[in-house]
Amino acid sequence: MLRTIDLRGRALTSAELLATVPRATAAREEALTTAAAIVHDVSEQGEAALRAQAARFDGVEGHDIRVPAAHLDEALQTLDPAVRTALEHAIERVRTASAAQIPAPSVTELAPGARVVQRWQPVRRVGVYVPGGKAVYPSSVVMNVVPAQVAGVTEVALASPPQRENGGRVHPVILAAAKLLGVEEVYAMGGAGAIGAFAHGVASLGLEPVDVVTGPGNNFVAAAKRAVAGLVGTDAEAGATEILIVADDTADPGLVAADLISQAEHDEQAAAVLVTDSAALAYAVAAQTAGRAARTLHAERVAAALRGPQSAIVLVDDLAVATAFSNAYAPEHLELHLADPKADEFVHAGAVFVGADSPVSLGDYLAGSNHVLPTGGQARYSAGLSAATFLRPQQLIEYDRAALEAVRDDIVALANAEHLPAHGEAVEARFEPSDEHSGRA
Ligand code: HSO
Ligand code: ZN
Repeated sequence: MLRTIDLRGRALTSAELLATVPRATAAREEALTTAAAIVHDVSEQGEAALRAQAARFDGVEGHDIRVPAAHLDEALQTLDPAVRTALEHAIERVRTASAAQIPAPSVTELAPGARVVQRWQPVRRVGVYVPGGKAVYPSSVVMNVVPAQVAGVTEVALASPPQRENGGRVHPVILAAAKLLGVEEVYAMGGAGAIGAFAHGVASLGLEPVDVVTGPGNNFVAAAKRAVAGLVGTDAEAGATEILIVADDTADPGLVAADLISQAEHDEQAAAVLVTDSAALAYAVAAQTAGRAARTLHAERVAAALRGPQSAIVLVDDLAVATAFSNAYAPEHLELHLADPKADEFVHAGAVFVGADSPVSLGDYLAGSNHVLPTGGQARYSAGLSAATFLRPQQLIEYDRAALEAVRDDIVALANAEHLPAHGEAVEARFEPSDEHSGRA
């Protein structure tokens, strides 16, 4: 079911390499128009628009949009103890890894009495979106909320779609995960409307606008985040999952196949790509994937993802080409199954999983790393969620009089060159005779 693309003996540029494995096309342009209209409706009509959207998209009416505290309590009380323990372990690991991501303030002495300090300030209020479509992701509650809390965000609100099969409530495991993390402000609202509600606020629900919206979601959620950019901060787009595995002849084909299938399980649009210099491994992985894919619970979805043009086994001459391919593709998840994994050379990937015992499934739940990662090649310029997503560097400038005087002439020269003499005059004023000002010697 996984096609093989044989690139051996062909000298291709990175762009040509990349063209051999097309990415799933996200219909972003169309989605943007729809999402912008939905966001606009929420900004104009507030709760009424959210209710109309819930009826239309979720088949739910008359539900509590603001989740009552009692529902959160009930969800945590009825949570399977094994799931609760697993969530607690995940929270602990993500908390530890996120805490290490907070940069120390830097103090730079540029000259005696001339200091520039850079300190990291958390944003105040965050809206986290947790999807509730083909699968429910309590793990994503952890991955969004924990780094925000660790960064020092004081208000975290959470939204997830109301589910018809749950009487219009948010999925109970999502509610339980929120409660476990102390998130009490939860809304049953989904899709682009939820993003609009976070960005604009909804007075009748007591929902105040947030400063940053994060979280994965479908095309419409991603498009809505683009529509509200500028009004609020947003994280990188986390769309259909991608796994790219670079492997040599030392790799275990059964494990490679299992990992490709694990991410294909998410979505028909998920991409599963193996790049290898070993024809024997390619052959073995193709066989193992077919066998395993037929036996897995979501066999149809997996088969659709693996048969899609976005998935393939790519045979290359050597690992240098494999590395070039991976860097050009910039996958969300990269696994290295190599005798000598030179992880430093793989510079563009949302997260890099090194060695056969570090599968993506580990990172999805318990590694301590974050699973909200850039897809669609955005790993070339953006990063996965971390404490840094919720922090802004802010500079403090502290010069004394002598330090200012040392750069006085340069400031005046540049101000005059820009025809902005009042800029220079503001500095000169500090050095004029004291009777022209009050209080300075
Ligand atoms: N692999 C997904 C995250 C996830 N997997 C959540 C299972 N649950 C995107 O990184
Ligand atoms: Zn996953």
